[in-house]
Amino acid sequence: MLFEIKIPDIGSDELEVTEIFVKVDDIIKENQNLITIEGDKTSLEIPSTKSGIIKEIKVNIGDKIKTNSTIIILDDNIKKKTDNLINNKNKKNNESNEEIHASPLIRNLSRKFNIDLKKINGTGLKGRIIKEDIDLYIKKKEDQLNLNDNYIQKQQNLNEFNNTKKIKINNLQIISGKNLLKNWITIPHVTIFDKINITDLEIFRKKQNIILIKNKQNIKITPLVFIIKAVEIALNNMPKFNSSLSEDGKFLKLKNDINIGVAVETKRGLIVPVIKNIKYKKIIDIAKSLIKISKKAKNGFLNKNDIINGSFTISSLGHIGTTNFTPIINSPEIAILGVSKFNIEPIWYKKKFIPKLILPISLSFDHRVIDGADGARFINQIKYILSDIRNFIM
Ligand code: CAO
Repeated sequence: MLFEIKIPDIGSDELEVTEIFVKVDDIIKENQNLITIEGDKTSLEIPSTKSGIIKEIKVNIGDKIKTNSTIIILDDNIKKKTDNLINNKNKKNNESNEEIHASPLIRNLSRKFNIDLKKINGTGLKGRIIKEDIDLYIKKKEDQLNLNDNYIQKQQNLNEFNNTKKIKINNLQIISGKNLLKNWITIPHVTIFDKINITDLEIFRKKQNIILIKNKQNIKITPLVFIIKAVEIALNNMPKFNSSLSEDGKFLKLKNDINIGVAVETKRGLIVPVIKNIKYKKIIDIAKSLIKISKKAKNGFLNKNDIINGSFTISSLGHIGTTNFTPIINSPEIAILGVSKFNIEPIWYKKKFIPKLILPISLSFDHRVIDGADGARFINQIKYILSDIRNFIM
């Protein structure tokens, strides 16, 4: 006899089919999961209310369905035969997808980290895969990676370097190293590069610093201060760059506050203190905040509040050198700006080359959120503001 297996009462919402675990001709047991349906805040697996053979699947991935929608047509006529087949099938094929017992949360996690659930031994009730199993699997993979690294390292030591010296990596570097690795692996980075003519800006900046000295104010405005201001204006105009992607990758959280992190080199390693609520701050106030926070970082006096809630990061190697580099996004942020050293370059103007001060910058962004065109638009805004100081007031 043919039966329709339907969606049970899920309220009045329409939910989307995100996974189908079965196919036509599959022999299924009562309570075996058939599909996953998801809404903004829910994720449900729908089990079969009967055993039998699947004759027809009435839904496709992406379909919106509601209470009482038919999922499959099932033939339960061959119940006995089915039971035998189920037993045989279980013995032979207990790795098949529909046999995996895991909650929607675990299935979401596995999709997010690209983990094949068939490779995991569930330790929950009746072999159910639980979060601890996923954690253990990831840990094992990490250990494997470390082992490979150790192996390569050992080979190098044995083959080439007999005379070596061990240097201990400090805790800050270990923690930031782990974060950098995670961000580099899990975020699809795109980096775009550009150059900005900051000749006029530098003339203006130097004048301002002379005035500050004359006024006996112990503040120096570095180029980075103007860059922070330009980024703030660009973030105001393009709020997607001042956002975070939700864990399930389905929506963006746009932030109202603009809090800019600045990578600071310290004796213990790189640290990113955050200048908070930068919206509408004046250049001189940004300069004061940058001096304060970088001093605190270099002297090891930052507290937890100084390093949390950043919404965008700037990493400047300008005072050291480099023509360009690819900065790694500071998750959960969406983008990061790299600043390299400015230099005099010949720029073609009307009929001749003239020397101009050129600042190279690079922007890495999360390609799941930002496309190349918007990346280029963002960098153009920064360029527009920094290449003509008058644009600051526009
Ligand atoms: N090109 C050329 N010179 C630059 C420059 C640039 N892009 N940016 C700054 N400078 C100059 C400054 O003008 C200053 O020179 P003067 O004293 O003659 O004016 C000098 O370099 C030193 O600047 P600073 O480092 O004191 O100040 P800052 O505001 O530029 O930077 C801070 C502050 C804390 C960000 C910086 O000291 C720092 O620690 N940077 C490290 C960042 C880093 O390591 N990033 C990692 C990248 S990837 O791992």
